[in-house]
Amino acid sequence: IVAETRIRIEELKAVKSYAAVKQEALAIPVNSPFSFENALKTDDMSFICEVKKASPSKGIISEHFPYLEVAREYERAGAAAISVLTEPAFFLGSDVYLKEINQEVKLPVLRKDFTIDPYQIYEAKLLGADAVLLICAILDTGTVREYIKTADLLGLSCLVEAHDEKELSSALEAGARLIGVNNRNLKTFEVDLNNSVRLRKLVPEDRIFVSESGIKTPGDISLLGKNGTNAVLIGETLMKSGNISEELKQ
Ligand code: IGP
Repeated sequence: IVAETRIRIEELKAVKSYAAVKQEALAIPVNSPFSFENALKTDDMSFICEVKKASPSKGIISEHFPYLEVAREYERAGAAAISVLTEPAFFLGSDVYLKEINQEVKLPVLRKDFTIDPYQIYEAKLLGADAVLLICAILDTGTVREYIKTADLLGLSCLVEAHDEKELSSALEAGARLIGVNNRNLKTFEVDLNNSVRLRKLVPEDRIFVSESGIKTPGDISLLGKNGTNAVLIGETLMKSGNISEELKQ
């Protein structure tokens, strides 16, 4: 995925240079900085609901993909924020989905992509995103720190994703304020919610803790809540549900 992403970025740079994207992004006034992380700072469990057509582990999740309706439904159902997959090759995502969803709903929006170049952070800003994803498995500590600084200047939040102790300590050392622990092992695709429960204990109280992937039932959410999770990121369960409001009400 990283190799494909690198090719995609090179193609984009040929159309619009790094300098041009950076200049345009920095020229946008920062109206409500860090709205994404601020939306998660409540005493209750917050829901980040994901708009996703397909994934490498599941293939096509739903052939019918009314992304705007899904996003509106998330908003109506009380989501705190929305995550939109924009990676095109493996997740069949698109920047267009993000742009349109941002125009349609008031909720803060995360650009879910494989960020490996600051170009993508400026691009996210131009698309109207409020947050970007930084994956510790593919970025070293210094790079995560540098990308957080870039995002800070734009008022964007960074969801810094870790799936084990080593990646988590890298995220913390890089100064991540918003930590996402992935319950899915990206090599085996196995899901284990205990990954969040275990790693939660290593994260200081002043950071926001998000549990990601494989969350299916009210029982899952209460288990995570009891263990100090501030927000859950749910994709597949909601994309497959015939009734998003009902699902989130539970
Ligand atoms: C959502 P799920 O199992 O509810 O559909 O998972 C989200 O956590 C998952 O899409 C995800 C992801 C990622 C996608 C987590 N980390 C990194 C792409 C890249």
